[in-house]
Amino acid sequence: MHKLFLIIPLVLFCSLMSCGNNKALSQKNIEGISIKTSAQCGMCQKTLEDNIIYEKGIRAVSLDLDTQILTVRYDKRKTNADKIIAAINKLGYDANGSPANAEVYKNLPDCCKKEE
Ligand SMILES: [Cu+2]
Repeated sequence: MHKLFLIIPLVLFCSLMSCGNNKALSQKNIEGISIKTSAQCGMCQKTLEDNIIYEKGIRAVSLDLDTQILTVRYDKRKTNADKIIAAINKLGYDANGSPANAEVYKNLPDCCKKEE
């Protein structure tokens, strides 16, 4: 009898734990990264957020204009920091010290250019 009282909560506990583990598994490959960009205004924010979200493996993107930090959540099986930084450079923005594509930067609206 006493054994049964022990086993029932144990079984319940185990099934609860494995449930939690499945969730942990699907989150396991998601990484977060903060990237310093050269974004200047709301237009830059829209360009970055609207484009980076469609890059392969990206789950979430948001830019803080005050700090120019782009926060990205991504699936590390599908992409990596270098690829994300390259994608930002291709849009005409510096990312963590990696310079923007000069051609694209040249064609950005004036409000999006860095103050010299
Ligand atoms: Cu801008």
